[in-house]
Amino acid sequence: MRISILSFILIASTLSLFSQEKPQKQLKYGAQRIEKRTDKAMQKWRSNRFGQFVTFGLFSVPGGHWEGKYYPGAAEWIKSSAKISDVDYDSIRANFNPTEFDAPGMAKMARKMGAKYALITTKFHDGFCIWPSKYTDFDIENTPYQKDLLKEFIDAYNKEGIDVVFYYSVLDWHHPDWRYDIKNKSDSLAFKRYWDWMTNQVEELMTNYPTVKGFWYDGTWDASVKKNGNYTWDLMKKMQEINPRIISGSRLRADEYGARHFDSNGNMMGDYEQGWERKLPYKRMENDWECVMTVPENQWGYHSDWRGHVKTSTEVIEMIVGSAAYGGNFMLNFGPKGDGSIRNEEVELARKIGNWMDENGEMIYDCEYADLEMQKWGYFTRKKNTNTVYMAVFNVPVDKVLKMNLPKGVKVDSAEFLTVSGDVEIEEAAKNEFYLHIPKRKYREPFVIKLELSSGNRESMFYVAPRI
Ligand code: JFZ
Repeated sequence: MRISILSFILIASTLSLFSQEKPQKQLKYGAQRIEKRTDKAMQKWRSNRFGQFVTFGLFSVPGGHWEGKYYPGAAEWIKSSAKISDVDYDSIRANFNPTEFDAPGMAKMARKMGAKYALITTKFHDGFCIWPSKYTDFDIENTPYQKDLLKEFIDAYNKEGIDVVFYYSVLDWHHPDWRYDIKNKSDSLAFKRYWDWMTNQVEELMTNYPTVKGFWYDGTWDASVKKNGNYTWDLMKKMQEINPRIISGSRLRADEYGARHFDSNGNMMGDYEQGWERKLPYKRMENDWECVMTVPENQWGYHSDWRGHVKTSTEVIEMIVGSAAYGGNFMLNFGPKGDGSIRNEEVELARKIGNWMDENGEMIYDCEYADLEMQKWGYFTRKKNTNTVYMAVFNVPVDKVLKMNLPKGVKVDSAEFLTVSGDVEIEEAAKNEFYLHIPKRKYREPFVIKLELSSGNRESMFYVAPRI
C-alpha cells in the first residue's frame, strides 16, 4: 500500500512537471481561440483546397516598365521600385480602362481550372480601390472605366459557384494618415484616423458585397500596426459583428506585444495561417493554412516581361497536391494585363491544371492529411472522415513498384487507378509493408491510385477522427 501511494505521488509529480509548459502571458488581444473553427463556413473554406488569386490594379497598366525602363522587381511594386511620384502614379488613372476584363469568362476559366474559391486585390499598397468607394476618390469610379469591377468579379464568380475572398492592403502609400511608425502624438492621432477610415472601407466592402467569404489582409508588418495590436483585434471584432461567419487570415493580427500571426503565447490569431507565401510547409500542421503562389518567381501584378523560371502545370499540380496532403489550401496567382485580359501563359496553364483536376480532383477537394508515412513516389491524401486514401504519384520508380509502410494492423483492401487504365496488384511484402505493382509502361502525367484501407482490429478502427 505504501509503495503504491509513493509511486502515485511520484507519477503525479512527474506528470505535473511535464505539463508545466512555459509561463503563459495574460493577453487581451491575443488568439481569439486555441482550437480550430468547426463551423460550416470554415468547413467549406477548408474543403475548397484550391483557389485562384487575382492581382489587379493601376500597376497592371505599366506592367513592370516605367518611362522606357525595365524593372525586374514585382510589377505591383513599381511605384516604389521606379520611385514614381504621387502625381505621376495618379496619372495612370487616366489610362485605366480594362474593357477586356471579362469577369464571366475569367470565372468560367477558374471553375474549369478547378478553383473553388478566389481572392482579388480590392485595394493594394498603392491605395487604389477597384470598387467605387464613398470614402475616397482614388477609385475605379474616377477612371475612364467608371464601372464597379469588383461587383462584376464577385457576381460572375459566385454564379460559377466560386467563393470570393477580398485581398485588402492595410499599408497604404496613398492615404495621408497612413504611418509606418508611431513616434509622437500626431502620428498616433493620424494612424487612428487612418484605422477608422480603413474600418469604414471594410464595412463598406462587407455591406456592398455581402457574399464575400473572407478577408486576406496584407501590409501589416510595419511598427505602426505592431504598436497598435488592439486595433487589429477591434477590426476583427467589427467584421464578426457584421458577419459572424467571416473568415480572416492571420496576417491581419498583432497582439499587445507586437507579436504577429501567432500571439506571444504561440497561439495563432485569425482563422488560418497566412504566412505561406511562395513556399509550402511539407509537414504536418496543427493549424489551418493556405499557400499563395506566383507563376513566375515573384510577380503578382502583370509584368509584360517574365524572366527566369516559369512554373509548369506539373509543378503547380504537385504543389496543389502537396498542400492538400498536409491539410492546407493552395492559391495560384493570376495577373491580368492593364486592359483586363489574361495573358496566354496563364490561360494555357489554367487549362492544363484543369484537365488534371477534372480527372483527379477527387483526391484534393474535401481531403485532408492522411496521417501515413510519406513515400518518395509522391503524396497521400485522405477523403475526410473515411478510410479512402489517395496516392498521387509524381516519381515513378524504375521497377514500377510503389512501396508503403502502413500503421500496425492496417491493410490495403483495394487499389485502383483513378483514370489511368490497367490493374494495380497488391502485395503484402512484410508486416505493415505493402507493395503496389503497376503496369510496366511509360507514365507521362502524375497519376492517382485510390485505396480502401481497413484495420483488422475491430476494437480500434483505422480511422481516427481528424483534429480539424
Ligand atoms: C505582399 C505584397 O507586398 C506583394 O506585392 C503581393 O501582393 C503579395 C501577395 O503580398 O508580399 C508579401 C507579403 C508577406 C510576405 C511576403 C511577401 N511574407 O509574409 O513572407
